[in-house]
Amino acid sequence: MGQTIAQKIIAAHRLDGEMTVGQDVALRIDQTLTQDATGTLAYLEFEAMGIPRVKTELSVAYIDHNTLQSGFENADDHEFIRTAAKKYGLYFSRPGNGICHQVHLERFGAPGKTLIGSDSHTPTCGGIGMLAFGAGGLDVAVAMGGGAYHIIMPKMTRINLHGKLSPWVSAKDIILEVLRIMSVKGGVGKIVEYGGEGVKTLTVPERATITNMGAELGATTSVFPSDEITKAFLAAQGREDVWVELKADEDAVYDEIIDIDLSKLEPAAACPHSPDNVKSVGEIGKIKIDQVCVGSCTNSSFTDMLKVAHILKGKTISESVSMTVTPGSKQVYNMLAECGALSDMIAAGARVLECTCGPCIGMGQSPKSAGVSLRTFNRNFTGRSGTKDAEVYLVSPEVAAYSAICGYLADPRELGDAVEFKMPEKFLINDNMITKPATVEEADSLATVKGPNIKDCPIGTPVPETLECECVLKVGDNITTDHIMPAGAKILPYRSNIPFLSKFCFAVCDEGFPERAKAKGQGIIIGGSNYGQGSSREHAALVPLYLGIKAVIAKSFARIHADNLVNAGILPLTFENPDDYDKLAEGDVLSIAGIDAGLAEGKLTLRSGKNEIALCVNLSERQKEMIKAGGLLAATKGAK
Ligand code: MIC
Ligand code: SF4
Repeated sequence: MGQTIAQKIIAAHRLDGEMTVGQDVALRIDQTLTQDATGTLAYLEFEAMGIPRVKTELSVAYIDHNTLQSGFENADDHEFIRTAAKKYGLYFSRPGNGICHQVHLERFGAPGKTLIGSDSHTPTCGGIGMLAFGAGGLDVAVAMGGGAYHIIMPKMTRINLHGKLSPWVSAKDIILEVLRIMSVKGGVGKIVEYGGEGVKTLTVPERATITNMGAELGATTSVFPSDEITKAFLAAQGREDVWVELKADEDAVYDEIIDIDLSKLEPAAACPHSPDNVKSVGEIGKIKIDQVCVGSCTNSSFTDMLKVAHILKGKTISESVSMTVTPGSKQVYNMLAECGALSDMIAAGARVLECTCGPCIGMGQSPKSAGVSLRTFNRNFTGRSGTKDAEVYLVSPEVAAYSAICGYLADPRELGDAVEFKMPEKFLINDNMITKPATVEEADSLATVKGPNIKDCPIGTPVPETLECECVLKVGDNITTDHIMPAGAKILPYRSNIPFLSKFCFAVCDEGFPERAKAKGQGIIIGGSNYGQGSSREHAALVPLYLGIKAVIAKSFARIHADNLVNAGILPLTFENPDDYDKLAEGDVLSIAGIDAGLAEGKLTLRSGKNEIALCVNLSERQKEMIKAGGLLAATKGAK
């Protein structure tokens, strides 16, 4: 039987386990990446493992998230990561060099290789034919140490792209259509592969916009074939040597096939507050807007920026709109400066920011009260922009730029004839902001530098035989890690200070939660479906651990968060019958007995008053052992 692209890469990297859907498969990881908001913990964890040097082919530490230095904290974290990278054998992408996913695609990604990153948008490199996964920091630390990365063998979804996009319709509109069809949980347990003749009409940066937002589908990852277009991109980056061809076999079998006719797509937007709340711009109508932000790892390539500059050229941004533009990397920024496009954006009144995540993670540029913001980003969860009552719409760069001039949500097809924005034959290559690691000989004498903001990471304790505690919080469906552990300019500097962060846990849902949980000493959280979607931040598990959370019982979990809970030593359990969710309330005293035997059997019973509720343990044998030990760090330490 033929294989899909993903199956080929998995087969070539499989260390253990059967490639049967639902089975645990251990993979060899070729490359890793971290960013600064998750990197500090990952390097503290790597250090705790006591391994002297990374064992991957390539590992890169990026600084791109926490760049608003309004106190010493972020700068201290940067210094820790810089010194850790130097000592432990990693490349270090300095602040100012760009967003990790954009830079990795440009300078390091390679078809056929595996990559894990402590950021949920790591699948961006699927645009170049890599099998790239978002993971918790601890999983990345283990992979850096040469350990395997475990996935549950996913189902295979094939999306066939037919035809060609109409003028002013964008790659963003393709992934918004996929989100409309599949929803934010439609990709759970699946790898999404793109195929069909429409693929040939898309450049690598366009493909990367699509794989990037595969994270919003909840997919394990997304991948495009590696073809002549991939080769041309790599050649333009001076890296043609890493190209290999990669395609699915003719007789590859997929569990699901979706067909999309590109010529029928229209400019679209994901409406507040979910990336799958997609409507066409026409359907939404000419709503008045207050802010437009272009950038993020989804839409900050050179061609995306050229489109924006072309639309803004000779115009002025509407009086009531504030527009920001964030190029994705130093390469993009530099090229925009050289070709004059930057000048067109500045002249139109765009507020050009340094090439980082910036407004995407609430690092500045929060909209006004109840403001309407159009963003080319990938997430529009409540409060993520830093303004609780803002209304964020996710759109393409074309919709963003044209709307910025109009002052309302506008359809860029009104701009008339198509303009061709070609990918350059040669990108500007200057890796002077990527620092090389020390040699093995030099590394010995180096030390990492830790500022006062870096605090110890909590470690889980072995799960008891009987768990008896209160339901300290009950939440609904699609709870994101932005709800569990919010980000934003005020909180992000404390990513390496779990006690401080804990004060903001679930602040969007219930400000009293941290105090209540802490006072109880231990507790259980009840969640709906797709609990923990979004970011890979392991803080969303470590902070609840710090607050005494022992188990989360939900209708279903998002993949990375479930892994992070297990790594932290918190039991993720699901309802056998999702309707039982309705039988539980905050304050109920819950009890789960016979945990050891229940784990082995895969079934546990929850007692709450007169109710007996059947729970499922969806954990691999490896994960069960980890939970018994109190999480991955506890297990690793115990093994030493
Ligand atoms: C995000 O987009 O939410 C982030 C910030 O990049 C996160 C990582 C983090 O929380 O640090 C992600 O996507 O994993
Ligand atoms: Fe950065 Fe936003 Fe991309 Fe996350 S989604 S990596 S915050 S640009």
